[in-house]
Amino acid sequence: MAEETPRYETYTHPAGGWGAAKATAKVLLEQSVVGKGSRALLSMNKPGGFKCPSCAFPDPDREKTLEFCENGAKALAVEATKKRVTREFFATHTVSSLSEQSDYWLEEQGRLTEPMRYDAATDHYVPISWDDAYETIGRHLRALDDPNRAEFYTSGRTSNEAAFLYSIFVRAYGTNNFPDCSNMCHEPTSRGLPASVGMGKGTIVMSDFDHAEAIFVIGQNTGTNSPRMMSNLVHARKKGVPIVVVNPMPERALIRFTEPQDPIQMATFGSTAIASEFVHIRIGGDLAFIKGVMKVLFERQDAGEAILDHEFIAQHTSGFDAVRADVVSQDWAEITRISGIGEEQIRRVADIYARSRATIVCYGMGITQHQQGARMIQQLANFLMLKGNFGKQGAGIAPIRGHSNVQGDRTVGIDEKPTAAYLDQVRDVFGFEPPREHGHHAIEALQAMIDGHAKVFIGLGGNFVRAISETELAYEAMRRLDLTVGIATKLNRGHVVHGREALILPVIARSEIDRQKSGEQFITIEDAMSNVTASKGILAPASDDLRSEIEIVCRIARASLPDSTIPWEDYIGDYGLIRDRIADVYPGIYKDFAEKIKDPKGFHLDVPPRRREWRTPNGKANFLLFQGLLVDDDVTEPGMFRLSTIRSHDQFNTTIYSNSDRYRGVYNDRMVLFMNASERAERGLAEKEVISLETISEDGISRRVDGLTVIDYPMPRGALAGYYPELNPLLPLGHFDEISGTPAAKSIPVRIVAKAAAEVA
Ligand SMILES: Nc1nc2c(c(=O)[nH]1)N[C@H]1C(S)=C(S)[C@@H](COP(=O)(O)OP(=O)(O)OC[C@H]3O[C@@H](n4cnc5c(=O)[nH]c(N)nc54)[C@H](O)[C@@H]3O)O[C@H]1N2
Ligand SMILES: Nc1nc2c(c(=O)[nH]1)N[C@H]1C(S)=C(S)[C@@H](COP(=O)(O)OP(=O)(O)OC[C@H]3O[C@@H](n4cnc5c(=O)[nH]c(N)nc54)[C@H](O)[C@@H]3O)O[C@H]1N2
Ligand SMILES: [Mo]
Repeated sequence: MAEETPRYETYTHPAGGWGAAKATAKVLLEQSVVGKGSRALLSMNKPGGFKCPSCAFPDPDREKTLEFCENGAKALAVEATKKRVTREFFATHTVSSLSEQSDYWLEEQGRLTEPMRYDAATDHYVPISWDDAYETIGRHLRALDDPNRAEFYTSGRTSNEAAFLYSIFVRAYGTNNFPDCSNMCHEPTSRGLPASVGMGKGTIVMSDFDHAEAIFVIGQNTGTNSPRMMSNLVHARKKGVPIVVVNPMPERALIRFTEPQDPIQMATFGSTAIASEFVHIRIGGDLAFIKGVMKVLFERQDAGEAILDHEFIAQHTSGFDAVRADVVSQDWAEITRISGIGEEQIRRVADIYARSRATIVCYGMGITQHQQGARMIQQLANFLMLKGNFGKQGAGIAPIRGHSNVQGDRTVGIDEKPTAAYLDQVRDVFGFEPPREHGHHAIEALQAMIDGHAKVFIGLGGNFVRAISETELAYEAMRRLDLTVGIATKLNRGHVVHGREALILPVIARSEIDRQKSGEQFITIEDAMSNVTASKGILAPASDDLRSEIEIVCRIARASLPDSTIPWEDYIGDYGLIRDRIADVYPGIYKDFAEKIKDPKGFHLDVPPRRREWRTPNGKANFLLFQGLLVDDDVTEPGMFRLSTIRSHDQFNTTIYSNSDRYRGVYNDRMVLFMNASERAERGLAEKEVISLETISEDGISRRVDGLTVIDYPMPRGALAGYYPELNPLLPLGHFDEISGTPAAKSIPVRIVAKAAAEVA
């Protein structure tokens, strides 16, 4: 596509609506899959069909003819694309020249078609047979003096079956090194919530949206990243349920939305106002805000109103008094200064919460990707517990997960810190002694690569090197590895920034037919509400020389562990056998898997907090104390900004669909910086001035990104936003959530370096 000139304007329409319909049609056209794509869209998220490869939001309970959204359609279109990356393509381009191309360009080349090996002599990728590819991996893994020198990455599109076998193979090989996309994502949920309610997952199911009397959406850009949830929000608002949105950016869809699947609204150009309260929070101001709301509740309770659920608190919880004492001691001036929210609005929000008999709190990366992300989530749990919002219809905590199966992958064993009980199960079912020592999460894996300890990197999906912090060091570290393996559908940065030896192994995608010895196979995924469903592709695979992720994992296992007694070949032939083993390893939640999965709607995994059962050490739901109001703790110089690195409307993580971001009014440019206009003027910057950003840090590493155009945008003061992954070079490796190790990508301390200064430097 021709480069078009950048354009910035204010998007004044409701989100969704015809804009979304048009964008859906456009992407099908661009990928030349109008017929095939439309057909496939009809069976997406339908019983007997396949699961949308985009986000982890569940299917609705109600029946609809179409069950996809604009961004699901894009995800499918780029997967079903007619474009192909062939051996001729690789013969034309050296890998050095490919590494100069943008992420957008790399992905745009289309689907990978056959296994390739990097040839250092010519600097080209050249074809390799599948057997030789497996043997190459086996040779490297067998040669390592310590299995902990290999890093086994997983991205959340991988099926339960593939992830499960991968976790068994890697443990049989001898390590727990499982860096994973969730380590950069909802790990604060997985590590923070168990201390609160005994489980690191969401506690609502879809039908709870129909019974909620108030919904909070905190730090999550629903209209872009889980658009199907917009239906739930629209339905709630039409019934008069208040929605509180807490976000430093007035995300368009959360302000006003037209449901593309509502024919009347579409025909009449109607729309629904979504946020009844838009809380324009400062970056990192959520703790101060939520404590402010709680303070009001305590005040009103003390004044004689019946607001708190004392029965729930007394019967089910521990730690209430300390949290209460901390909250009431907070000073209003500090609360409003740090959150950026006036007392009046905090009181209005408190009133919404006070009146609601069932409240849902949804949250996303705006909460998790902070240095105290996990603790912040625990405060959200405190907030919900005050009114007994666990184990009650219409209520609960709802981490809005990212990748379609990121939650499932964790459930079936992608975990660098496995419990002893789980390892015992693996030992008993598979007959080998798994390693007990904890392995690496994503940040630790990169550190091991930087230190030179790690030698081999295998990526089951994803684009680790582009998604992780500290881009420059990550690239260097990747290039020093002995072997890198990308198991993928599309070409990406991780294939052109590679180790001394490198392999690209192309896979059958979710939407495609996967035929094995016992016939056509299906796989399963677990959505963000713990519902497990089957997914069966319907399109012909992009090439005859693709393999399923499951087959690839099994054959790598066979080549690396020649003496393994695990029947890897059998699993390739019949995925039902894998599900039987999952049931054996997880008898508590996956008992009768084979039977249960026959239900076209799937089945819910057990979520004990839903029946007020708390699997915490003290058997209670715990109010957890986190003193203070935060945010200002890390201001190190007066001119500092907090930078939030976010997704545009036209990307899926590191996959860029286009360089535009419709709802934020940005066209044909991703090197932008959203900033408050008056603050820009105060800093002496012109409109649309091109500037550089530098990270403020004390580790002696200089991090800088040039060529960013400043765009006037209603941001709070002291806050900047720009796009991931372009701004990842600014994210220090050591800047992460204290409890979970998740990179604090939503709050990077930066300074602006004006253009003039940049040119001098
Ligand atoms: N189309 C599409 N869908 C996706 C993805 C995609 O890239 N494209 N990615 C998938 C994945 S892996 C994930 S994890 C999810 C991500 O979905 P989201 O959680 O929505 O992630 P982000 O776009 O990174 O932005 C989160 C929001 O947090 C806000 N924010 C930033 N800082 C703060 C803060 O301090 N406080 C508060 N309250 N808010 C803040 C930002 O303004 C932004 O609106 O989406 C999934 N779905
Ligand atoms: N600064 C900053 N950094 C971030 C974030 C942020 O908000 N800000 N967000 C973080 C988050 S939430 C996440 S989840 C990570 C994402 O990190 P990853 O999950 O590693 O990245 P993706 O971009 O989703 O991976 C895309 C690649 O997956 C491959 N792929 C697609 N479909 C399939 C499939 O079906 N099978 C296989 N085997 N491969 C497939 C394609 O080749 C594609 O290039 O990034 C994190 N990094
Ligand atoms: Mo994510």
